[in-house]
Amino acid sequence: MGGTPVLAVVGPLLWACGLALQGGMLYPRESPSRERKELGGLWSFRADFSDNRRQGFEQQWYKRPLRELGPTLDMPVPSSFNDVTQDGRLRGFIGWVWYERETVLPLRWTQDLGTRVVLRLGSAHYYAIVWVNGVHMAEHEGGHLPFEVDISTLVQAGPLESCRITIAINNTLTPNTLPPGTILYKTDTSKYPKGYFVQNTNFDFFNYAGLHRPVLLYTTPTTYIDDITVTTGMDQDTGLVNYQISVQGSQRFDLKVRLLDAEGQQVAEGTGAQGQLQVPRAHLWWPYLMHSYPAYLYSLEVRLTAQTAAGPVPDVYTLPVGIRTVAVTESQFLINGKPFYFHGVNKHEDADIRGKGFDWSLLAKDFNLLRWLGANAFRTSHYPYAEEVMQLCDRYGIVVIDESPGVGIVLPESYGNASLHHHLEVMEELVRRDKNHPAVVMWSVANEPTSFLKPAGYYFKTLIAHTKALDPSRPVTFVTNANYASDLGAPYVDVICVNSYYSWYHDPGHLEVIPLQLATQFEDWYGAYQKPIIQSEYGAETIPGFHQDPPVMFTEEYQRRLLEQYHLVLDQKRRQYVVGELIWNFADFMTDQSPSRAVGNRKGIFTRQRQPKSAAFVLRDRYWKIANESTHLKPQCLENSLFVL
Ligand code: BDP
Repeated sequence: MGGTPVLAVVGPLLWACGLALQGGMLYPRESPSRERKELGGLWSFRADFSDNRRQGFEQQWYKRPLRELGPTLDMPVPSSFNDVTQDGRLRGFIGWVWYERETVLPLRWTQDLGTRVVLRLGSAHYYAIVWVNGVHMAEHEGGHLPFEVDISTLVQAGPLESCRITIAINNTLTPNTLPPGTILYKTDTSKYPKGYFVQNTNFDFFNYAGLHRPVLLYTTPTTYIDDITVTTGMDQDTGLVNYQISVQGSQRFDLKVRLLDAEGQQVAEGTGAQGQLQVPRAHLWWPYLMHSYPAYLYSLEVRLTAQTAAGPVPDVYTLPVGIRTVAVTESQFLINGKPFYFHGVNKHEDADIRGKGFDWSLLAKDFNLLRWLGANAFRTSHYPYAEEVMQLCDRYGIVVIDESPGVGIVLPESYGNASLHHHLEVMEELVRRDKNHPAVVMWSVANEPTSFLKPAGYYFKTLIAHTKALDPSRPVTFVTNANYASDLGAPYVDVICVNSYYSWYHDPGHLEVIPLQLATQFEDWYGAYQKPIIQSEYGAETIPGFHQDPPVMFTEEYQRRLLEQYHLVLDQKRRQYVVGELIWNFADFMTDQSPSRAVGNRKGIFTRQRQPKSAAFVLRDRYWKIANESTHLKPQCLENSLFVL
């Protein structure tokens, strides 16, 4: 670690391991053969404030209970640690923090050698090392995707009083992490104390850190269903469900699958590790507001029977399945063969106190707001969201553009092999986790990289090709900024996503220039590539309660007017090749401190506490109007189909 106490968090071991991930990452669900034990609640916590941030390793804080080695705090999990205490040093802390939790396992888990016990972390931002009872068990890079480790051997080795889980997490970002960042050492001792450093990033959200998503233990039998991949299609009105199942633990097993409809009635069945189920008169998975019965989900019940010396041992896993197709033409985005227009938002995982911590109340509120708004889609700007979010999108028919944490890639060093290798690995982890969600209709590999830098051409060509190979069933995009006149990624994507901030960052205060500039933007991009375009960001900073008419920047009137000017052009172009509009942003969110941010980014149409600014009502009227115009219901259903505000 030498002279870079904070930076050297990512060992070369990760670059060395080849691509192609080992094993699946099925969401842990209870079943007759599987149990779950949640580890949410208060954990013991300590930030390592030592100069080199290495004291925890030097003193082996994982060997003994954390409380025996110094003071600890109670830290909620899931949550970011930054905003929970009154300690300003912890809010901006950079380096290693330590979490610890003791738990008692059911006797059967530790004594039955036919049980596999797995520790699973939904996300630990950014780099995590895991020990159980002082034994090193796992490491993971990347703050937005789950990882897990089989701890059976350890917990079944002998009598076990309790199980102590220690997790060290480092939030340092380097030019090779995703998102990237740099540590800047301030060496002028007339201005800064000795050893002073800051974390610089090129993205516009606060680098919250900690155990952001649920941590849990779950069990499976030792021969178990490891992964399921489902793709769907249609032949006339027959739904096609192609499945592929991978099993670990033994070669001696039988597999049976059954597809159940929403009432629990079996509609198809099959055997073996792969096959196609045919569903006559299938109910399709339709987006919210595109059909009177949106988001229809079947259940794929996979039943494994392992032949063991002690007799047959079952494992059962049930996966929700939506039957739908996605396709892209030169000017349209088609879901189930019908033109789909994205009218939605960009979000962040962000809230008071919790930071990026997962929270059911917040989740329920956000989905209620989306439905109130008449939004049918969002982009997971600028990183993968919690699995529970994706599940609700499936359930409610909210279409998702699923984005990687490839945001703020601006340095030439971030286009080297190490970065590319990691980015490819993250895309693999993302596709592995989210491939079965019908709501996910497109992958986004990055947001606003400086793709005009020379090595970016090779980088994005490789990245996009790799993502398409991982999942040929979905289109791929990457989000660009209208300012980037030439874009080396655009030739390879299926859909062009463009962000622009006319009359905000450009010609501030001049709302009148929007129609011309936006029309030119669309015509230029369509002229160059002949691909469907999504206006993937536009918006204005707004402090709720600021009013002025004629409108001036930062007032509610200005935000409304800016949106309306954009809508004039969107209404023309959506009849041609523009296939969507996503407002920046759903809600206000925290950023680094800067003279241009008044306690975070205020471009939300809702406040950070999820209360509407007046622009929310403009958007609501618009989205419901568009929904009513573009419904694809069969004529006989139309009478009672019109969606009501
Ligand atoms: C866009 C970025 C987004 C920012 C936004 C803004 O993609 O992350 O938050 O600008 O400045 O270019 O509000």
